[in-house]
Amino acid sequence: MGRIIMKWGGGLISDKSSLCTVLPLRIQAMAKICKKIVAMGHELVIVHGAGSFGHIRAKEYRLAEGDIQGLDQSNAINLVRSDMDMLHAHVIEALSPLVVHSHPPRDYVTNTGANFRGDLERFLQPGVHVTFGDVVDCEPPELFGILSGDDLMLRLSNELPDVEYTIFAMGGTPGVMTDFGNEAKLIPKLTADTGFTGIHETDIDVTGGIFLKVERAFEISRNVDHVWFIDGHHPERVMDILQNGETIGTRICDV
Ligand code: IP8
Repeated sequence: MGRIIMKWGGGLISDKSSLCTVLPLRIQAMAKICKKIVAMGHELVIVHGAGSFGHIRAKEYRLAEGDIQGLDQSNAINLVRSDMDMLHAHVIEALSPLVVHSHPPRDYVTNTGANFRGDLERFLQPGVHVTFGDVVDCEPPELFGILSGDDLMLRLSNELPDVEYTIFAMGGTPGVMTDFGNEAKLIPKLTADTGFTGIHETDIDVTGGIFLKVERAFEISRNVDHVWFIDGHHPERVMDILQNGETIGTRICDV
């Protein structure tokens, strides 16, 4: 049974527009499907996003830009980290009674972006592993920054052995859409040649939104056979992928 790297989007597990508002039923539904996956014998790594536990304050205090002279950001760093711990605790609790290893990135990552430094060996111990987008330390001049869960998805998918499925579960969108607005259609298979407009909530998101996700997903698809975006409001679609190799969602293909 292969390894599965799964993202629980911040917009799926929290109400993105309302500070630190968790959506426990969404978390429980994702946890339930994860327990089935583990019972099937798969290795599992979960990366969760930040949603309103990270992006709102990070935006206000410009944490993604690193240290800014004249702006006191230290309280905000601590606050975002403790808010992320709260969201993370909900995720860990929902996964009980599985054996879960928690990996806050501030403990093992330096620098942000796809080339962050961090030892990923810790994800190889038996059991389920959970990590998340976080405020991490950076080399000067930044001193700190925001590491997106999508960069963790990239590195974990491409560097851990035997990864067969990388699945991005998002909140309330069936996959990658052609466009935004009412006319938008689901793109069932996305290759580098498919055009899409997408929407990046720059007013909320301090990381790259759907564009970063899709870019990372393409990089992952060079190494991993099944790379998918699905609607996390329908967690059973994860099972469709594992059992039938297809579902309602967007499959990202290298060619
Ligand atoms: O939601 C962002 O992680 P993402 C992390 O996975 C913070 O992009 C703290 C805003």
